[in-house]
Amino acid sequence: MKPTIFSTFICLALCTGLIPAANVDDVRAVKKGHGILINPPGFPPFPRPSTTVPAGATATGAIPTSLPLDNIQSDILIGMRKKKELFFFFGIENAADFKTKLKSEILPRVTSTKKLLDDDKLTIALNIAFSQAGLNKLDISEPDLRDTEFKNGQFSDSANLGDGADAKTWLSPFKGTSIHGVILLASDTIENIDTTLKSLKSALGSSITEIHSLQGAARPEHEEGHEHFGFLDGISNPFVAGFDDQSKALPGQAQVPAGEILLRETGPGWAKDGSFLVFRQLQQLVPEFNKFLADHPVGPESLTRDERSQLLGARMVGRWKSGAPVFLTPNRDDPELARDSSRNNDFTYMLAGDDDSKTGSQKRCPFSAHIRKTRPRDDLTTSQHHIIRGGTPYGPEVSGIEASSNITKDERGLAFVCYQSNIADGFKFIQKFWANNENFVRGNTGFDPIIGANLGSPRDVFGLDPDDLTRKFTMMDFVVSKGGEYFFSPSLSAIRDKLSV
Ligand code: N7H
Repeated sequence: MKPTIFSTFICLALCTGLIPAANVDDVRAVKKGHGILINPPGFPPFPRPSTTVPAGATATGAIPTSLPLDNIQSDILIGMRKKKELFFFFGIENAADFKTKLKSEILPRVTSTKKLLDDDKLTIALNIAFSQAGLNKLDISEPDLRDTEFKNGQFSDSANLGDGADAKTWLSPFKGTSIHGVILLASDTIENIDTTLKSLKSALGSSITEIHSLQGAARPEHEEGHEHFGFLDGISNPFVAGFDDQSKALPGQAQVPAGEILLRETGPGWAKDGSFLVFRQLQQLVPEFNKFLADHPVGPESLTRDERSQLLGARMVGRWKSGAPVFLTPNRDDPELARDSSRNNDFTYMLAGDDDSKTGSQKRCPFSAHIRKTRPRDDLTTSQHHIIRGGTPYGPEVSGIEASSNITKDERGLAFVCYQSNIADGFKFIQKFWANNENFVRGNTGFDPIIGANLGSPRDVFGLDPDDLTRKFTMMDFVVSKGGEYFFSPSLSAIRDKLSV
């Protein structure tokens, strides 16, 4: 690495004893940012850590939060920013033994939101969540969490989600209700995760059995922050009231009361400040997706064939791979706009003087585009059904053989995670009534081309060709559900006072 004036100064100052080592550590910590989390250009700025404010001092830099961040697990409010993340799904074998170990071995390691934000030197973050079957096993079914989807589990919802009642693409561990809980381990290295997992497993001993695990990781180098199809993912998550200073809400960001994401007043008292975690292992058929784009270029002949294929992909998602929204830059990518978090989410799908007829207002961005289906902004008069997405890509990069054959050989995809205070209003609503509904947001919209599911049958999608908005594209599933589960991510005090006693 080339020495800069700054690093040369630090080095000289250190060697000559001009500044004490502790100060240098501080400088490095600030320069390095947070070790566990990514912060690519275009993502919302990292929330500022709360600071301990000495009596009488002004609270500069502190989050004026009304949420108990030291009691809320760290994954819920932060979004899609993990460098490496392991999902460890387990069954509880011996409830009494597990409860003892939950209190003595796991609780001390559970990372709160405050800890994640404050501790620059944190090397591992641990979160834990339970399925209904897990709560039953721990004898915590009363008073219940008043969420029917959670109660019945995701397998019994597979037909509603478009995966088919037989869930034939699902992995066997997700079929049924044998998964009782999931441990999420995030770090900057897989070695840290492996070491922690090893010590957890030995501490938990025979109180649990491993049922399934999935290792996720941010993609390498300049693809960091991009999911496997190549699109920057993690730009648009709601601003949760009380988490950060209201003035930090970004233009175009949905603003939601904390009660849409966290159980505040709606659940039983013990569940306050917890959140429902929806997990889905979503395989992505990347070579097949790329082939579809290559075979169906759209847009002006003045563009190259490749640019016209990229335009189709951008219209399927609603953003270019860089993250720039097609609504703001319909014909070509604009990486500078993409990098600017004060502009890259600032649109409503409405344009003054725009023709809001059946075809007029999807000229810039199709009604079917993934981000328009999953958050219709001003297409609807009320803003609702919000989730915080916290997933991580998994699986290897596409190999040369896969790219040249256009056929997936090794599984890769998105370890999809989202948080909400009610599953039927959050994830399930978006998947079932928006993404899978051909008539949402109006007739002849078709499926969401990214996640829309038609029980495994090909899906019709309209609006993708800017020169013929009625043209029908029929496509296979490029995202295949391998299954998942509904979990509840409790507060730290709920783990201490309810789940482990
Ligand atoms: Fe999506 N993708 O790469 O195409 N998603 N998503 N998602 N998604 C978004 O805004 C993707 C999935 C939402 O506020 C972006 O962060 C992929 C599920 C919502 O404007 C990209 C998969 C559900 C938004 C992707 C997948 C959602 C959103 C744009 C699966 C819910 C915010 C970047 C493999 C049921 C919309 C960004 C807004 C954005 C992709 C899954 C929902 C690039 C590949 C299952 C609410």
